[in-house]
Amino acid sequence: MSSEDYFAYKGILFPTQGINEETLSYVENDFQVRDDDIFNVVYPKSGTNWMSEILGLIRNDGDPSLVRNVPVFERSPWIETDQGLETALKNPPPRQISSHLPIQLFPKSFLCSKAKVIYTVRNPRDVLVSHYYFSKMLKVWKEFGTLEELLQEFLSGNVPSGSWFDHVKGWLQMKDRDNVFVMTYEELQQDLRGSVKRICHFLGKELNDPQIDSVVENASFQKMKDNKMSNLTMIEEAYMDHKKGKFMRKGISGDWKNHLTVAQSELFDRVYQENMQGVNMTFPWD
Ligand code: PPS
Repeated sequence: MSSEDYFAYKGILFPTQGINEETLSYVENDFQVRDDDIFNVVYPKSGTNWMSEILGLIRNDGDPSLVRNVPVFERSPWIETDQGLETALKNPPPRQISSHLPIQLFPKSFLCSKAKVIYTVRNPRDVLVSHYYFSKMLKVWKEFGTLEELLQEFLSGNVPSGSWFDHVKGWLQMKDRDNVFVMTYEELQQDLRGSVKRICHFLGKELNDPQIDSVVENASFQKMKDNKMSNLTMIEEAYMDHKKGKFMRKGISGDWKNHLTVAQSELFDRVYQENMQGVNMTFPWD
């Protein structure tokens, strides 16, 4: 696979398979957001499927039957893909919808709706490492021989969904709206129970203690790794080479320390500082 397999839509790269310009334009300009929609918005490799699982469990009062029986791409369709859009349009309300879109390509109708967005951010160094391994198995992503090669592309934003920095800065501009909630992958790691409670509060959903316990238990890395409906082993070989890795890879914070050299880490820090100047938020990795 080569970089020609990506196409640019309004300056942002997307894989050529499963996503096309018409769908992106429809999603941006014509998709009608409903007030009861719940959007799971995440830069790739930052915890999309984890949040899908958490939201699916919360909606079902902690009962795991939904997440154990319905594939993640049906219960929380990825709206900018052709298939995901079709599913989102036919799912009954209240809908749960996932997206990797930067704010400028997100459905315009969201801006005048009461729909809720949960935006999850992860340490970009761990996003980079997760991307590197995933690109070996996901056939629609460009594969990189070395982490160094991906590092250059990642820092320049030459990757699907564009620059991590622009994506995060764009969505953070929305963070003071009542219907937008920002969460980090690291907070989920450090305190899943507390995070679930905060998400419930944001959604206006009251769960009792045993229900929250069940959300926490069933959204654990091990439970999701064993859940065929969530671990992406159901994705056909045409898209994913399951012999080359596992979607549920490590599920930890700080794996970048095992992969980046001192020079790479210094370069990352420099580009990070340059790009994140003036961002009014402290992240767990800062
Ligand atoms: S994708 O392909 O962009 O939708 O990937 P995404 O779901 O955003 O992120 C995949 C990474 O999230 C990890 N993950 C989890 N970590 C901890 N606990 C749970 N339950 C969990 N579920 C998914 C997954 O392992 C990927 O991270 P890495 O670092 O590659 O392991």
